[in-house]
Amino acid sequence: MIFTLLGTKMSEDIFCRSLPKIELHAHLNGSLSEKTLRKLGCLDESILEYHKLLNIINKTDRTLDECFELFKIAQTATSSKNSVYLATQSVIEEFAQDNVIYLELRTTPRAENDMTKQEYIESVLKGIKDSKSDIIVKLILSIDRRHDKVCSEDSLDVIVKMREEYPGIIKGIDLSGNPYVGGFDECLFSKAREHGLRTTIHCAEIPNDNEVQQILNFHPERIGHATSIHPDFGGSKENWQLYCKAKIPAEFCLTSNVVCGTSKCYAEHHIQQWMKNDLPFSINTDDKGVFCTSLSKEYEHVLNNFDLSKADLWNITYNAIDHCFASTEEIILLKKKMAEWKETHA
Ligand code: 6MZ
Repeated sequence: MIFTLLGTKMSEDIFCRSLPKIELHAHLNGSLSEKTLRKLGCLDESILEYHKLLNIINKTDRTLDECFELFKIAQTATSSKNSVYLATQSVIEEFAQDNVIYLELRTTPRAENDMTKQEYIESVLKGIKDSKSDIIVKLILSIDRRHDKVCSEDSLDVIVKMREEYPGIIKGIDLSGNPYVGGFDECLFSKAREHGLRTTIHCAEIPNDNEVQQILNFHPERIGHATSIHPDFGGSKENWQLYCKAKIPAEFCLTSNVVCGTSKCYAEHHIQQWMKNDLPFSINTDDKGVFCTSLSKEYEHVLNNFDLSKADLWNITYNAIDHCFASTEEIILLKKKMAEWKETHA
């Protein structure tokens, strides 16, 4: 089939699938597809439980809390070193099949059964290193908002130690978890930064002006979701002004927001404010397993709901390369790949 970047011959879905893509916001356990869960040998019962819970996201009155119940189920599939290893490999393979050329995978180190947090991270790293797919993969380690100071500091110590051993793969630290619980610990993230870790923080997934202000003043390299910063979406004018000055690249995850009910629908997603004001952003999946999506589908939603051309979509991906935590050489390589694709498909 002949592809044309600006022509009308190519359908949206084929274009979005064919486009080389950059994924910057994907949680490992939320990304487990049903196929992977089965491969991991989840008991039939827990598969059933997973499906029962999947129904939650089809309810019109579902809550963000209910969505968080799904992660616990997905995490039961990765409670041993081998299952963490296999899960990592499967997720990478599925992203590569979707023509993702650069993936920043994030996950929360867990000590479970006879597995320590360090062993959890080592298993993910082994999954990344053994991957045969043609894709660059980096790792971001998450701190769960739910965890207390002692647990978070313990995680950071392990992360810092592991990063010293694997600086080429472990690139950053993230704050995630149920936004109704816990908060942002600036000291912890400053310490991570002092140790050379890049930072990306889930920010404003629900209205929370004080925390948003704290996070923006900390100036992480990226923020996740950024839902309630603009005043039309529940944020304060002051924080929006602060954001527009800081211009911190936002990681958008449209389906996740629509399913969790933090965005009304695709067409009313806050991404429109970023496009209107020429602010930096990328398009991502968040949890492709839990939300039954793929990066190609996310691109299609953006293409179908906003006044964009296929060339605009290419530009969005290309610009996202500048937000990633890769090395300068890798960034040059990614830009070259994108340029080559444009040349052969334009
Ligand atoms: C905040 C989220 C999230 O770390 O076990 N996570 N945190 N907002 C979201 N939007 C819906 N989606 C996922 O992957 C699952 C964990 O990622 C975080 C939650 O802490 C969840 O438990 P890992 O690989």
